[in-house]
Order: sequence, then C-alpha cells, then structure tokens
Amino acid sequence: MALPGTWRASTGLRAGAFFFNTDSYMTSATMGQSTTLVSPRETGSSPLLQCGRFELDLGRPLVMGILNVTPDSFSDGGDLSIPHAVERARRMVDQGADMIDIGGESTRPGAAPVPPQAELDRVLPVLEALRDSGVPLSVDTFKPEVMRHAIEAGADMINDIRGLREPGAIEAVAASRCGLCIMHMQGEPRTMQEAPHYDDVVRDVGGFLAERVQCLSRAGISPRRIVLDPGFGFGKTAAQNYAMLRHLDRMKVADQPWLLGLSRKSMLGHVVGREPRERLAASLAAALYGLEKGGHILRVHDVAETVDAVKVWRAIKDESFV
Ligand code: 7PJ
Repeated sequence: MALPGTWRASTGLRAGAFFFNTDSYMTSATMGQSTTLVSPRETGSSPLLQCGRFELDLGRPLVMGILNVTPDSFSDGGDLSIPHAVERARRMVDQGADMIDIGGESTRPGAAPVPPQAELDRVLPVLEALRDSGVPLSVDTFKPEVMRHAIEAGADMINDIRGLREPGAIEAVAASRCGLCIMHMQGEPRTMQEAPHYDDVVRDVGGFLAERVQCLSRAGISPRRIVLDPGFGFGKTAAQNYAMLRHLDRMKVADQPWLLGLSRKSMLGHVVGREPRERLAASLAAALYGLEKGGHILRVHDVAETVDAVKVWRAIKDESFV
C-alpha cells in the first residue's frame, strides 16, 4: 500500500519521489538488486534507499547539501552559528537540495578533535530546527554516542567517514531505520595523506566496502539502508582519487548505490590550483563524470549550481525535458 508521503513541490525535473515506508518498495528494491550487469537506470528500475522517514528513489541523481556547524566555518561564530546554519540549510533546500548533511566536527587534517557532547550541542539544535524542512537530514559523525542521540532526535541518515568501524557504532544504528553512508578512509584524518598505499586502489577500496556491507548484514542491517562512498581525499593521492573516479563503475559492490563527495576537494585543486571556494567549475566537472560512472548522490557545497548541472546532465541522458 502506498501511503501518502512527503511529496516535494515539483518544479521542472525535480519531481517528488519520496515515500514513507510502504511495502511497494519491495518489488522495486528486489528488481534493483538483480544480478544483471546492466545498470538500473538503463533497465528503468530504480534503486531505493531507506532513509529514516523517507524512502529515496535513486532513479535520478540526488543532491546533498553540506552544512558545517563548526566554529571555524563561521565568521560570526559563537551563538550566532546555530541560526546561521539553519538559515543556510533552508536556503539550500530552496535551491533544490534533496537532503542536508549536518556536520559538527571538521575532519580536515590538523583539525582539533571535538568531544561528543560539544558535537551534540552543535548538531542537535540544527537537526531539530530542520525536522520540518521536508528533506532527509543526515548527520556526519563517526561517534556512536552522537549517532544514538542524533537518531533519537530524528536524523534520517548517519554519514560515517569511518564506515561504522568505531566500537559500538553498528549497535548504535542497527535497530533504527536510518540510512547509512559507509565511506572508505585509509588511516586517520591527521596523518592519512602522508603515505597512502594501495596495491590497486579500485580493487582495494571496493573490497573494503564489500566487506563492510557483509559485516553490517551479519548485524541484521538491511543493504537497502546502505549507500557507499569511496572517500575521495581520505588517505589517497591525487592519482588514486582520479583512478577511483575513472573506474567507479568497476568498483561496483553488488547493487549498492554510491554517494560521491568531490565538492571543492584538493584532488581538484591539484589540477586547477585555486582556493577551495574557487573550485566550483572543477567540482561540477567531477560531479557529472561521477554520475556518468554510476554515482547516485552528490555531496556538495554549491547546491544551486549542482542542481542546474544535474538537470542538464539528465536532459542529455534521459531525454527528460519536462
Ligand atoms: C566527505 C564526507 C565525503 C562523505 C567530508 C569535505 C571534507 N562524508 N565528509 N564523503 N567529506 N560521505 O567535505 O571536504 O567525501 S568532510
């Protein structure tokens, strides 16, 4: 039975495709997990991602807006950062963001670690303020304690750069319905760029992610909740990052969807130079290539521009002009 879900106002190509959980997804999900090598987009069936209150139809690419709630990401800082973050998130939703990823700790090399309570103090008020925004809310954290409280407060997804490897992380998410972004990272943020090593980065990262999916399955977590992420810039040289993007289709892990975090990354700076804020054109080029190679969700800073780029990509790809 298809219960009425959260249908977003549909403008142009952004036809709402979100349902609350129903049994209708079973058929599509089963089709999405067929063993054929033809991609779901080509067969016309769409993979679906269970994501807390939502069920996301990944038949078209989704845009996830990045919302950093860290003092170093605000010029005004202090108490002003929470209302400022909420306002920025609402603007991203107006610009067409399909989901928002809220982060309370910077993972940049050299960034100071944040205790769980301080991270919760940043993330929870924003999460609560955005619950009515009509889009799924993701929380970017690797700390089990933050995961538990975020899920209680209504997070629809946990985005973990450590791929739920911290002790207690799997237990923190297992009993919920939230979506899970499982990312690959080699080493630790502080030192990961010193000497990344792989025998074959595409095979090694794909193998790691396949193992994580198996491990989560053994803990009773449905693959329908999982989206995978190769982790661009997390313990990889520029050449290794580009190899992963070039061969994303070869990295395929069963029929799990991909989330790609390419926006403003240093692999782009490696090619074009420029400060992170000046890497929009580079980010769009990489994002569209990632879609062509099978990406489903783009994690981005520049929502409006990415939404436009995706619309044109879809018009070319799917002849979707309406
Ligand atoms: C990523 C992330 C990414 C996922 C960050 C930045 C650095 N989460 N969190 N994937 N990157 N899933 O945004 O440049 O690539 S923090």
